[in-house]
Amino acid sequence: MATTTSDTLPPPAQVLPLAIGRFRDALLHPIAEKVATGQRLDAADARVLYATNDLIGLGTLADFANHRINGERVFFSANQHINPTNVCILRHTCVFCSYARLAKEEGAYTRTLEEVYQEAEQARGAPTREFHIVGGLHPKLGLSYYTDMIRGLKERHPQVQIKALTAVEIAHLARIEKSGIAEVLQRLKDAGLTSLPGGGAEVFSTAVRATIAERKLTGAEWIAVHRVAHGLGIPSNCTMLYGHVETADDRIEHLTMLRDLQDETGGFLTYIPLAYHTEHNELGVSLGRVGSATTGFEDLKNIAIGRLFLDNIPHVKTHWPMVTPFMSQIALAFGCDDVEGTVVYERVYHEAGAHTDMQLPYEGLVALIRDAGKVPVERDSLYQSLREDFTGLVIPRGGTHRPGLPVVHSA
Ligand code: V47
Ligand code: SF4
Repeated sequence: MATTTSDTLPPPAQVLPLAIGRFRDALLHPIAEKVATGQRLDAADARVLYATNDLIGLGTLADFANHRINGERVFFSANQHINPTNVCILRHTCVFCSYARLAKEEGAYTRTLEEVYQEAEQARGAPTREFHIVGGLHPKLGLSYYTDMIRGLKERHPQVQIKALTAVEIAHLARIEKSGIAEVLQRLKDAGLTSLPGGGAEVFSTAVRATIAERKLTGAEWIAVHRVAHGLGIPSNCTMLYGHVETADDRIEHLTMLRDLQDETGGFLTYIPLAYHTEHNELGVSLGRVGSATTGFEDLKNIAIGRLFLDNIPHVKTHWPMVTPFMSQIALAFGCDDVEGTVVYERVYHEAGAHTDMQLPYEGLVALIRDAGKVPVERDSLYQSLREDFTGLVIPRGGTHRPGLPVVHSA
């Protein structure tokens, strides 16, 4: 009898054709044919994917699609999140947000540049290569606060790249500066900005936005900011906030808008589905969902469908602070090739009920990826490989949850 060893097992890229015809949900078969032959999925296919309960079938397809792009490589970054202010003029209208405060409200904070630099000092002597900076729409902080911040951070940490300010923050700065989006972005780029994070997208549907994020810039406006950024040579990320009031059709419309822009510009680096967290926000209360979370099933489905539908975006990132490192590790078998980084300290998700640690040590990330049978690649903000040989690194066994360096922050 022929024996099969791990050396002779076919790689995932060859397994899919063998698997066609064996999915539990037969509706996946025509989609599998498309995926196997590299054809683009349409909205009707995406409806089938959102409706299926054949999670393993869906994951097999997404794993195949990912393998074709990224092989066994899984990217991570040594990053530090910095949230300079939680003061936000949309505090009462983004009803899913637990982080924002009005200027005079208890808990409101705005860091001085010195305080930001002090927080960033944790990068000294650490492997940090990216600052991820997002915050509220402060009514008074102008563009120079951010350009000075970026310049100051670059001076102090020249090896660290800056991924800062969501499209919503960019549009807000343009409004208070009475200038164009392009001018704001160019000034940020001149100061040292590397890329834009993907936040603020939520769900583009007008009806959903009217319910959860009234007064936030529209979906078309969010897309327009990223189009301008890409045109200026500033790549960006994109997100979708799932698990609140949106329907499958809303999600598909959202993904279609992202895919269309990517066809036009090629400027998106990674797509990150963000799991809605229900605590300490008005939406969680009005939906009667406080204390609940998205299910693992939904988390994996959104990763897999993102990978399959967004065939032109090179990476799909799992956000471990929101879905737990355990779920992120499983996501690596469901089409995901990118794991949120070390983080260090952040407030947006933890104030909304994320019960994960604030940080994942560098070694823990390497272990998480390796223990899933994948090949870890430390990357910079632009997905350039920084390190693939981890010889000499003391890696915890099965230990994604070990405590890391002590956290020092100014809050
Ligand atoms: O737009 C706010 C989300 C986003 C909640 O580019 C919430 O690598 C869940 O920009 N439950 C901002 N999510 C964060 C962001 C980001 C996050 C991760 C990776 C990247 C990247 C960017 O945080 C907001 C919103 O969608 N958010 N409140 C909540 N209750
Ligand atoms: Fe402000 Fe962003 Fe929160 Fe909306 S999601 S209230 S824009 S911080």
